[in-house]
Amino acid sequence: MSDVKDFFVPVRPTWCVGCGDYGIWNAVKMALAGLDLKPYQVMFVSGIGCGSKLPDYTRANGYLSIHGRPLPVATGIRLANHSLRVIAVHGDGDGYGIGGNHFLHAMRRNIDIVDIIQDNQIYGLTKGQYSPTSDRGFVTTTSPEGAIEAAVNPLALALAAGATFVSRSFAGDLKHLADTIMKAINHRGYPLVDALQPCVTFNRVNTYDWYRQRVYKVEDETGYDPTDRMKAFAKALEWGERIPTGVIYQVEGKPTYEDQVPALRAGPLVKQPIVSPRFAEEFEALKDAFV
Ligand SMILES: Cc1ncc(C[n+]2csc(CCOP(=O)(O)OP(=O)(O)O)c2C)c(N)n1
Ligand code: SF4
Repeated sequence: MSDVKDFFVPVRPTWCVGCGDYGIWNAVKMALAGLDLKPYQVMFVSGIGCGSKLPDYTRANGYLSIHGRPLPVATGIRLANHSLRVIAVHGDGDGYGIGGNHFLHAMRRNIDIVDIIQDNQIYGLTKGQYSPTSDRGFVTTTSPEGAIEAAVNPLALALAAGATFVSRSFAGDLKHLADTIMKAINHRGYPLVDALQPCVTFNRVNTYDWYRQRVYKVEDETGYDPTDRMKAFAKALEWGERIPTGVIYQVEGKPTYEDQVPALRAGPLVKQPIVSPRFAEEFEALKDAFV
């Protein structure tokens, strides 16, 4: 059996004391150990942001890409090697802002990677500007009179874009977050985990207490059916006094992107010859001419 300690590296995170990123980091390790995954089987891909430093602090394969671009990098890695459990982990600015385009297309492709968004409703690393999920009226250095834009609703967006697994959890509830991440990893296709996480330094509104007073688990509601897309839409639209967490929507059995790419019929790219036998002669001629 794997153990949380298997994912330990002797590097101390630079996150502020009390940051929700610690909760997400611990929950991710609990989920990996809970599923008996080994560090060599896991590939983290992050962007740029406070939370995106997670691969640096975790023993596994890791790739810190650029701001907003972890999903295309994760997609490429997954297409090259299906035996890796590829986990994208990045902030709400990274995933829903600059990377919003990739977010939409990963969902409609149903690529079999896991996407964990560290959603603190602010840009942490760059010192507290409002983010795509900041609530209207949120005061920051870039919105001194309050944000005038409506916040992105990631769950509703995911449902509309065809995501096959849509979930939310909270960094202050480690067990629930770890369970949700485990379900996401077990899902075949693209799962979104919107992980609510306080930024204790720059977001003094959406604190641990603020979330605790609002979050509830759909799993505790009698008769909630996560396969009902229209009900899931109604849940996704709830935000404010009550915030639903848990698996909001899940449908199994939809083909993944990699199931359908003709070039992958012969298996993942790492298992295929670098040059197709059809082009071997041409390749040799080119090599002779140029190398
Ligand atoms: C292309 C590009 N644009 C902007 C930046 C500056 N930048 C770095 S991190 C960041 C936002 C961080 O916020 P978020 O993604 O929510 O992560 P957090 O720090 O809150 O974890 C920005 C705007 C950058 N590094 N690269
Ligand atoms: S600035 Fe905010 S998000 Fe970044 S480490 Fe500190 S508390 Fe966490």
